Amino acid sequence: MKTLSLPFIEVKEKIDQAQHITLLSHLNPDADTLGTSLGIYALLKKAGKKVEVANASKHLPQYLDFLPNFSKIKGKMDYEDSLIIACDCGSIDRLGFDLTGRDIINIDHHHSNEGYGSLNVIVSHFASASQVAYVLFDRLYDIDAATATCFYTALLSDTRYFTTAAVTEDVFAMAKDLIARGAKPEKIAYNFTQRRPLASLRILEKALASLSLHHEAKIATLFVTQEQILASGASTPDMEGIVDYARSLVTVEVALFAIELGSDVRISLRSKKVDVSQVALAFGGGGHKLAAGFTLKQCGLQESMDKIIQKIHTLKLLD
Ligand SMILES: [Mn+2]
Repeated sequence: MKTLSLPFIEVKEKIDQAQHITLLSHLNPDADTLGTSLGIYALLKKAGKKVEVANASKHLPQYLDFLPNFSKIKGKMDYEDSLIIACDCGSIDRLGFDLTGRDIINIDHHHSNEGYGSLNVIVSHFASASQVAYVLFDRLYDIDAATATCFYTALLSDTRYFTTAAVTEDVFAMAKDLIARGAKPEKIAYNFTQRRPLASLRILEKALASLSLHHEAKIATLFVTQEQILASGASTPDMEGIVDYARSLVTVEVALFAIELGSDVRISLRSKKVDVSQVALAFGGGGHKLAAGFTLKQCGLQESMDKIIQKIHTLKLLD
């Protein structure tokens, strides 16, 4: 792996000086944010540090319960003056806790990251936040099987099984090294892909039935209503990945999935080439070039989708 100038010494100093450390991940967590935070949790714990791991979301994705220490994730922070290590989180709001005046190490790979940390370790061309954490912590601590399992799962998920543009020789070198340290690819893949709850297929069925195409079939939209979510028993994590079905169509350049949540609408955008993070930024969200998201407050489903399609036009993304 090419040498990167990351602030190794500064990170080590901060951790050495901290009495307590809190690992945080973003709201509506995915495998990268939880895998990265749990991976760092395991290695710091092993190094004898006093650490906790927390997430402010109501629901954690249960399909990730095979990650070592998953059951240790708390809904609140108990340490009051701990050093915060934020993982895979582009903006401080998405951590969901009041962090006023806190010392924060911000570990991420989002292009749109606001740099809210006192120390920011952001490598936007990396495939996952776990890749940033891997390069950073491999120099400083011992990566054992628990950490390797977490970092590998995060990598598998954010690269969509090693298929994204960020997949490089370095990504496979990292995967190889994590396997050497005890990550079990087959077991992780099984746990990650073969244990879906029924609700996730019930809600997928509704979403697919809503498919509509726009702009010479270059834009595909899917949506689910609050009523359908309640009837299916689905929670947010069960809807992860639905937007990819819309993107997979041959003509589609941009896919949009809208989830009605009370009076708000949560939007996921995916693209094959064009930069949809521009659309997300225009609506106060963020993300990556090909995968971004945001929430529209007090906005109906149809109105939200119309607004976004309009924005894609005005930004001339498909011309
Ligand atoms: Mn990520």
